[in-house]
Amino acid sequence: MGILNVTPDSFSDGGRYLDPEAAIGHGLAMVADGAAVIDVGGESTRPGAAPVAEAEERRRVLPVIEALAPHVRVSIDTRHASVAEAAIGAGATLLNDVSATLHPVAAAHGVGWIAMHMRGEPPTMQDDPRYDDVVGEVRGYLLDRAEQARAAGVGEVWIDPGIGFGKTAVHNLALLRRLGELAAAGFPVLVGTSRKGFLGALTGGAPVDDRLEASLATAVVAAANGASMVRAHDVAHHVRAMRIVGEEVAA
Ligand code: HH2
Repeated sequence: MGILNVTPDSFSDGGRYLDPEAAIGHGLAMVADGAAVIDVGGESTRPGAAPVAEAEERRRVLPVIEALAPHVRVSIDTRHASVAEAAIGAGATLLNDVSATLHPVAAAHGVGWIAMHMRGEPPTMQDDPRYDDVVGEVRGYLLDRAEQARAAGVGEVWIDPGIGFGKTAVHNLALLRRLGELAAAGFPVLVGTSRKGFLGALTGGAPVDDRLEASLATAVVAAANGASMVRAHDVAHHVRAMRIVGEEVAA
């Protein structure tokens, strides 16, 4: 899943693809690099991000989705039902829902749905997040949401532990190491670690544009532990790494 943030303030690619032509060009480049899905977002959810008016979010994402949808599967990364509905009208067939509340929209329109776990809200979620058992709590929450969505008629339901969303580096690593416990529940698992802050912390302060090896290492751990898809900025590198995990390695 290639990341396409049509925003001025995303933590990694903010401002680079706010212009629709630049966004479409980058989306098509990620398709050429092997992306199976392009995840289009018009609101940053990085820690501390300011919310965006829904009309502005729609204005950012709709022309980009319309242009990409004939070429590749498009997901819409939003927390807002009105944006999700407009995006589906423009051609998106997967709803990437970091709020894990929009399954009725997916059910009504017959599209896939990704439930992501988040503790708190982006402005404050990284202020001292605590869990007794992070893997058990995230798993319980996601399975509850996923089963609700399935019962409501959503045919394609994904779960995502929400790396970095109200979690410390220790929480993120526990979720990656024990991802098999999520995957065993029977819903396909999506994981997004690409360039995230905990990778900087774990690599002695590497800046956001110097986290490729750390992103790949965590994507490989996720895939080896049962993830069916990883969400990434550097698509060509991740596609190659995923091919290695997918191959049986013979001595
Ligand atoms: N991470 C981000 C945004 N959306 N969706 C899912 N399902 N899983 C994730 O881990 C995830 C997500 C945050 O990263 P990014 O889009 O690169 O930055 P920003 O939120 O600043 O736009």
